[in-house]
Amino acid sequence: MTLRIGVIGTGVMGADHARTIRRHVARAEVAALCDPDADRAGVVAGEIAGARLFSDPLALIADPGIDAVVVASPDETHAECVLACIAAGKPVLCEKPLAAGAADCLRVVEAERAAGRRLVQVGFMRRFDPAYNEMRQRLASGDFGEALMLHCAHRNASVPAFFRSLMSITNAAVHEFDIVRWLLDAEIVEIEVMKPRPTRSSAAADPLFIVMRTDKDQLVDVEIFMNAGYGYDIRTELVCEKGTLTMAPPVHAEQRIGGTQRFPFAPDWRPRFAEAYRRQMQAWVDSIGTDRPVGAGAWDGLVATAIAEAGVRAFEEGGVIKVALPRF
Ligand code: ISE
Repeated sequence: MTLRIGVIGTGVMGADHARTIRRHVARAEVAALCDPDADRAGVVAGEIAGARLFSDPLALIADPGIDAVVVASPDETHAECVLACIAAGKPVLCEKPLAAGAADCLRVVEAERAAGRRLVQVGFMRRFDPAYNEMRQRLASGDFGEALMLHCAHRNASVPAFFRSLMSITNAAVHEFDIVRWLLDAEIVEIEVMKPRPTRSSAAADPLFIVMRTDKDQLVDVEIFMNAGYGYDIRTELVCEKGTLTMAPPVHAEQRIGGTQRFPFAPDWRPRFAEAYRRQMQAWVDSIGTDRPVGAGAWDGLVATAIAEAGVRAFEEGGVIKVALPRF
């Protein structure tokens, strides 16, 4: 049976998810698209035969012709859409962050618990990225000993106008918060955010330097640089007792020309994580109707946003802030 997916939001990620489903995902189709901007939705719909257009996300979610939903609308609309999916009993893959704040994430966690089954997956697609998976498997092999420190860098060439200053923590660094927990199988317990000299390419506080401690006493540093200029670059180095694991640049053809050796960087994250997005979507589709959920769940979404909130406090107040999580 083909899963009929409705995609909410046809901006950069919504359009990308719709194309991924159409081109690469088996047993699923894009049955509907939703965007208040009809022109924008129309462009994507033009590539997907048979996709119906909606302007109201709640109408798409309620439609009997939709089996499952992808939420890729602006961050502050996520919680309402995901709660409506849970109420309708429809599986939902929600782009990160799960909600704009931890309180809204908690509403989602509680609603899903009340529904009694897993319905929510959060789009932390790095969990499906081959490079991160290899690092995690090698760590699990025990050959490297225990993980002690993790160095991460998250650089964007530039960010769009709607990207407000602290979205570097709430929208971009949340990827790091999630992948650190997943890679180290540990919880982040405290966070400090330092502000180096800012770049003149942005009015925002950019870059930021984040230091975190896990409940296994490991230290993690993350450079977040939203206007690095040269391209999209994600770097990760895991320092263990007996060796290190460094993520290699994902290149298929290294260039040697004009007396130099080089490889290109993509302008944004989509080429870098294309394979992760494909695997995430197929795994989500395949998991629906089974009792084997995959990827990050609502609780993971809550934890990442709670760490981001602690990070925003650390940015504003200075010093080390403890991460507070609700107890059940
Ligand atoms: C962007 O919003 C994303 O979602 C990307 O995954 C992230 O790497 C990037 O830094 C963000 O700007």
